[in-house]
Parts: sequence; C-alpha cells; structure tokens
Amino acid sequence: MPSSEIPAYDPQAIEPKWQRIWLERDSDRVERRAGHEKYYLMEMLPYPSGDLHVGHARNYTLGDVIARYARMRGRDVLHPMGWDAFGLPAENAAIQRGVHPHDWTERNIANMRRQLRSLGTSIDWSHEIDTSAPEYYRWTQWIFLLMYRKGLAYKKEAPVNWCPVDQTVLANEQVEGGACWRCGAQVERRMLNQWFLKITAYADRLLEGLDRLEGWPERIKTMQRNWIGRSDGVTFSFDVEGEVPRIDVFTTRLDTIYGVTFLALAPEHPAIEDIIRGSPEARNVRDFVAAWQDKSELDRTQQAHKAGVFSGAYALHPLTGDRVPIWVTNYVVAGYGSGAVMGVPAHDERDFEFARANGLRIARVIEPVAGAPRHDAAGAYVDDGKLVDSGEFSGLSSAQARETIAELLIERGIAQPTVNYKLRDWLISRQRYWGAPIPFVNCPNHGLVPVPEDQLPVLLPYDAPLRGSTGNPLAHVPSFVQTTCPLGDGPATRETDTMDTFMCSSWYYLRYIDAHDDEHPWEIDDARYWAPIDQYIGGAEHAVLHLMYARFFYKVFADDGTVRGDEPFTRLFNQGLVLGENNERMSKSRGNVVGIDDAVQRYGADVLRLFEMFAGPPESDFPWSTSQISGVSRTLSRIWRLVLGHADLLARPRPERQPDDATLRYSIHAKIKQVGEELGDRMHLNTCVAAIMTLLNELEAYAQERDAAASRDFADGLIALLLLLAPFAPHIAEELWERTGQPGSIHDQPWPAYDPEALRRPAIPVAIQVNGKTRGVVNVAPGLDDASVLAAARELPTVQAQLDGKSVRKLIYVQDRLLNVVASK
Ligand code: ANZ
Repeated sequence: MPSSEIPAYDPQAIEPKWQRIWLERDSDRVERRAGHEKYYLMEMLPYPSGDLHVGHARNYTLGDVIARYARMRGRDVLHPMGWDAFGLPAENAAIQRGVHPHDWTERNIANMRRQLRSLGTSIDWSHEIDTSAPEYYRWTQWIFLLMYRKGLAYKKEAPVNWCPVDQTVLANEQVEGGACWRCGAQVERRMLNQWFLKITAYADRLLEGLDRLEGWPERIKTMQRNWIGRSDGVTFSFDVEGEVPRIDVFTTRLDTIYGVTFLALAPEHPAIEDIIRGSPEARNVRDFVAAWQDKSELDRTQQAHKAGVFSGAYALHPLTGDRVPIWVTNYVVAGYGSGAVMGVPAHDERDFEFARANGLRIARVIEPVAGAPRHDAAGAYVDDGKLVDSGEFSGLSSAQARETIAELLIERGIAQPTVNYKLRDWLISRQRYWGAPIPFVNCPNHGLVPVPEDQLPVLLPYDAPLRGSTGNPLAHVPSFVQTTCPLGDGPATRETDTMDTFMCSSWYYLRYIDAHDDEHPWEIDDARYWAPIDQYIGGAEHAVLHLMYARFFYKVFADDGTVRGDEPFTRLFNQGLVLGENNERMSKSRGNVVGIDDAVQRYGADVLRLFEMFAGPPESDFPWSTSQISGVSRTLSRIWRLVLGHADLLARPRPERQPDDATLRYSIHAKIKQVGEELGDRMHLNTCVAAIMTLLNELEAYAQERDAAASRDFADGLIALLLLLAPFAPHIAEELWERTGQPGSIHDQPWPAYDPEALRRPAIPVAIQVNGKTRGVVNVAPGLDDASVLAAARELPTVQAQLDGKSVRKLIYVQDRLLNVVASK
C-alpha cells in the first residue's frame, strides 16, 4: 500500500471493535482439551472500590500478557476475575453517603468490569465471582462449618484488638505499630467472646511448605517464617515460697540459668493473686495490673520504658536454691509461652534495662569465646559463649549447657522441651454488617448450634441500621436474630457477628473453577485438575495476611483430599507500583492518580499496556511518564505504518528467499528466542518489549535500504513482529493480522518457533594486531569475547611468533572487527 493511503493508527476505533468481537466469539473462554497442558493464572482479586488506576492496570496487564502467551504456547489457560466485595469501605460509604453497601458494591463492580474489558484483558468472565453474593458466601459459611467439624473453629473469651473508630475487632495481622491498618486509630484492648480459626494447628506445615515454594520470592517466604516465629526452648517451673503453686517459665536460653536474678510475670498471670495475698505489696501490684490490663500487646512490648512492681514473693532457684524475687512487669506478654520469664539481665536486653531501672542484681554467666564477635546490646551480652560462675556447668559451651541442663531438669520432672510460635489463632469475628454472617445460633437449651448445611446460606438481611446505633448492626434486625434451634425447634438467636473478609479471599481461587456450581463449593475433579494455581500475581502487601490464610485453608482442603498438593500457589509474583509523575505513591490526596479511563481515552489500551510493560522490570516501581508513553505511542504507529505499507507482500504467496538476508534472518530468530525465554517463568517483560522495538528498527532499516517487497525473510519478520507483539498489544496485533489477510485470530496462532539454523551465524573475519601491527586475520563467530578471539588468534603461526615468550598485558577489542594484543616487549 502506498504510504499516502495508509490510514492513521486510531486505537479508539479498533480497540472497542475487537473487544466486542472477542466477546461475541467468546474468545477467552477456556476449554479442557485433550493433549493440552492446563495453566491456571490469576491476579489477586480487587476490592471493588470504584475506579481502577494505571497501577492496577499494570497488575492485570502483567497477568494478561503471560496468559495470552501461555495460550499461544498451546496451553488451556484459566484466567478468571472476581471481586473481594465484602468489607468496611462499602459500609463506611453507606454511612457517609447513605447508599446501601450492596448497591455501592454492585455499581463499582460494573464500572471496574468495564474498565478491565477496556484494557483488552483476556479474562474468562464465565468464572467471575463476587464474594458478597449469597451463591458465594453460602460456601464461605460452609467452609466455616467444615472448620468447626474438624475442630478448627472455636469460640472463646479473649483479649482482642479493638478499633474504636471502625468499632470492630482486628486480627493481630491488621494491627500495624499499635494502630488500625485501615483507619490508623490507636487500637485498644478488650475482652470479648470471639470466634477463632486454629491456624496454629498448621504452624509447622505452613513453615515446612515454604521450603518447597521455589517459585516464591525469598523475601515473602522470610516474612512468613518470621510471622510464624517458631521458637524451640524449654518450659520449667520454679517453686514459690509459701503455699503457692509453682510458676512455669519458657526459655530458649537455659544456658543462662545461673544468671537468673528475678522472675517477671505478665500483668494477667493467674498466679499473681495467690502470691500477693496478705502481702504489703498487694495494693501496689493490683494498681499496676489495673493500669496495664487494657493496653494492647503492642503498646506494652514497644514501650520504651520497661515498668514493673515487686510482688513481695520469692521463687526458689531450682539449681542453686537462691531466693529469686518475683516482679510483675509490662514487658512480659500474657499470651506467649507461659506468661512468665526468668529474668537474666546480664544476657537479655529487656531484662537488663528492667534490672537497671529497678536496682536488681546483674550476674554475668556467659563469656564470649576468644575471638568471637561480640554484640553487646544495651549492656547485655546476648550471644552464645562459654559458661562461667555456673556451678558444675562452668566451662561448657552455651549449646552443650542447654542440652545438659535440660536433661537434668527433665529428669527431675520439672521441665519439658517446648516449641512456641509467634503465630496466634486467627480471630475472624467482626462486629460489622457487610460480611458473611457466622452460621451459628445460640439456643438456651443446646448452647451454640451450627446451622445445618441444607439451611445455608444464612442470608445477610438487606435492611440493617448502619448509622446511629451502637453494637452489631445485625443485632438490631429482629427478623434476622430471632430463629429456631436446629436441634429442638425452640426459639434461638443467631450470631450477629460477620466473618473477617480475609476468609472470603482464602478460598476464592477454588470457587473460580466451578463458579456456578450450586451443589458444591467446587467439583473435586475440576479442582484437582486446575489447582494449584500455576502463577499468582499481586502486591507484596499481602505477604503475611492473605497468603498465609489462603495457604492454611488449602492445607485443610488437602487433608480432605479435595485438592491436589497442599500449596495453593506454585509461583508467586509481586509486581512493583506505578508511582505518580512526581515519583510519589499514587493517591487521591496527593492528586497524582492517573485513572484507566483517562489513559485509555488519551492513548489507547495497547499503548498503555505496552508502556507499563516497558517502563521497568515488573518487580520494580516506576513513575508515570507522559513523555515515555508518547514514545510508546509512536512505536505502535510505526509498526502500523510498516506493516500496512507491506500489506501486499503479506497477502501474496511468499517470494523466494534472498541469499544475503542471513543477517535479517538471524535477527528475527534471535528475537523470537529471546522473547519466548523471557516471557515464561522469568517474566522479564520489559526486555521483551525492548527486543520487539529493536526488531522494528531492524525491519524499518531493511525496508529503507533493500527491496523489502521481494524479501521472504522480511515478510517473515513482519509476521514474527506481530506475533511477538500480540500478548502485549492485542488489539493492534489483531487488526493488522486481519488487514494483511492472515487467517483466523492472531491470538489463536501458535507462538512462533525459532530456527536454530538461522541462529548459527557465519564466521566473520577479525583482524589481529600485536602491539599495533597487523599480524593476521581469524574467522570467528560474531559476538565472541576478547579472550576467545585471542585463543583463536594464537593458532596463527604469525601471531604465535610475536607472542612467544611474552606475556599479554592487555586486550583492546573492537567487537567483531579487530583485536589488538598488547604484549610485554
Ligand atoms: C531467659 C533468657 C535469657 C531469655 C537470655 C533470652 C535471653 P523467642 O525466641 O522470641 O521465643 N520470653 C518467654 N516468654 C515470654 C513472654 N511471655 N513475654 C516476653 N518474653 C518472653 O524468645 C524466647 C525468650 O523470650 C525466652 O528466653 C524468654 O527470655 C523470653 F539471655 O529466657 B529467655
């Protein structure tokens, strides 16, 4: 086509057209075809907050490129999408703006679905889920009952993190530095009757599984290991003077036992009342306990000041018989170990600080081994070493001493080896409206009774007072609360807590598989076929919460044999952020948000996609850049013109191969090879785009210098260019495919194979100089490094004669042209 007749590249015309056609053809629906491998890829499902910005677009484009590529590789790709639709923002929007959470959510979902389509994402919408729909949360409730049947769900009175602003309980994971993860309010401590899931029963399996997750970022695995926090130690007991029960302590440093100069108890320790009875210190202690009782765990452990009071009581050291004063302190945590600590100020930082402040004795019992590095932290020597002043154990190493002393105490019947975890059971009750109701009733005769499965879902009533009333909104809906007991038909009341929305997102990847099954949460055969997920893509902010919970759920399902393997996500990828043009995190308050609608209207979806994949390595952050995106826009226009300028060539049978096109052929096949390798598990998408751009440059240069219309390799190059581009810029690739008369959809084409023959480049001559004088020529493969060229040069007698008895000082190599060997005289 003469260049004057080539129409302008107009994304606004072609993108909606293809989106409509793909929808009509149901192009993205996945089939299970015999002889094809499955590939299950998903991005973390979005919260339907209303509008997507270009940071979200990056996440979904990344997934979409990989999904499209996997399809061209012949895989059956399941690439679904859904909505994490329950949760506080919907409820807060309702309170602030008077719109019902359901309506707010539905409206946002409709808008975001439209936006995702406008990006040309190849999502199979027939698997779409909405966690707030009864067809979905029915099964979330069902899973809760499954957990209950397995003894993994229980209700108990417990101190909880209470957010006074959001008026709800928070999981430990949702408290960040003592503040609510959502609203930032200072978290308080309260006693409440709450539902828990026993994730701690899976602590070791959650740890062990991490070792097998080779496709996960190391950083995320480390965060999970730290969160689980396995600690191997010993629990042993101290006798207390008087008629008082013994006190257990948990320690990982039994080697420091001769350095114990006090015991420290948490304010909630059950022995406190016993030991202070009748003591003059009693009042003091009770005041202290009262002052610290309603402070959260974090408040206490992060307190700069380690406070405490003497209880008036003494314990007896099990090895020396010494009297050890018992203190009540703010820095010992009630819910960890036994809630009591043997205080060793010489070797523990916190104990040191506390002893200093309260004038307690400090007894050094560990000495650094000569030459070992020392870590004196705040005055305490905290590393292992050699025991001193430790009776018969003096002279032993810390490790030996821990073993020997443990054996001795165990033999005496006062100690046992203990494993503790930082991980706590997962508190899932929320005192909010917009969540899945907990499927239990309270019956005056039978107590807590699970709702029978055939009565699920327990429907969330549409009308509940969200404004102005206190306590659980559901408690104010009599038609919801009043029910009958499933066991005896007598009157009963429903639980009015709803579930933490992290429960909804802990299993959605299985619901996707059979999104519309109304008899099971998923079909076992289907789940065992599609799961685990081959590639999961999402933000690193979910390193601990979501990813730990989802792994826990999957392991529970694995125990029932309803899934394959026991880890849900084989590979995990954390994409970086798109920052605002000013290099700051995009946020409404900073006014630097670029919305998807804006970007798609201005540049087109393909330009946006290509820019986002090109602007940096997928794991790194990069700033939005209008100049760079314009550059990408020009690239697509150039592809448009180059391909349409040679549409006739592509529409005709291919001409004969030209003998001197080997360089072009090499270039094409090298790109096919490179892009194929980098698009797979490595996900170097930015270098793929760079390779596509280089290929474009080379094809353009060829068309300028040679008779492209007669070149078979040039035609093949254009086709390869389109095929490589297809996953990144699906609309323009499809349009050009059609306009040049290629059969079918470009997205149904197999990924191009490279020809190893074409990659074997003919040897090229390189001139060899020794100390600046030309001594011969070697023929070597292009791209060889200087040392290899020198090795080849040494084969030439003329060069060898010059180098005999001399040493090579330096190599000056002009790639593929000339090697100057600087040799000693
Ligand atoms: C004596 C000792 C001496 C300790 C020493 C450490 C160093 P991880 O690894 O985190 O499990 N500890 C035990 N229970 C506690 C509680 N409820 N609140 C606060 N601290 C507690 O740490 C175990 C160590 O943490 C235990 O070992 C105990 O202090 C303390 F030179 O015992 B150690």
